[in-house]
Amino acid sequence: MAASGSKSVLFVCLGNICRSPIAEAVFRKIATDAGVVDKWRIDSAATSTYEIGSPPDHRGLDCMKKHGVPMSHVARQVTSDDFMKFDFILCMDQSNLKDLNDKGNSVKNHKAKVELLGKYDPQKKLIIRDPYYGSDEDFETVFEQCQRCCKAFLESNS
Ligand code: 6LJ
Repeated sequence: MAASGSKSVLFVCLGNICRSPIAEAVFRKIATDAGVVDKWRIDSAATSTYEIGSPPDHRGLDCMKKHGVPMSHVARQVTSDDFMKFDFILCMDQSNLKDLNDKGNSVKNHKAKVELLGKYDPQKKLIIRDPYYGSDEDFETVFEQCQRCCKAFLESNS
């Protein structure tokens, strides 16, 4: 979790060990390089309980190391509080979106705008696929999609 600020974003995927910690780390790096990281609260979480307490997948860690992007996270599940605290909850696929909307519907004082991160992709790849049963190349694709989307998302909120 980064320093708190006036804007906030929570990245979400199924297990919070592959896609969402990559998106979180990429967004933090882009915001740091742009000199605006202190204006943001940045975090990530899972729709499921599968990997609560786990570090990011080693294939994702390797990929991020290769690109010089620091990543350190412990997986946690999305809470009702998240829908009240965060301005944006950005997720990866339609299944995440359904799970989040189901969970968010019962939250009073719901503030978060729940969207697909891929909505921000200038190359229009809407879905960021689960690389859990995939290859190193699939993690690279996740990284590239997160890079394009997070850059565009930050620009749309500056
Ligand atoms: C309940 C039954 C599922 C996945 C993942 C998949 C599977 C994951 C995972 C992403 C991040 C007890 C837990 C599915 C972390 C773990 C293995 C199964 C977990 C699934 C379907 C298609 C593609 C990928 N499920 N863990 N157990 N993604």
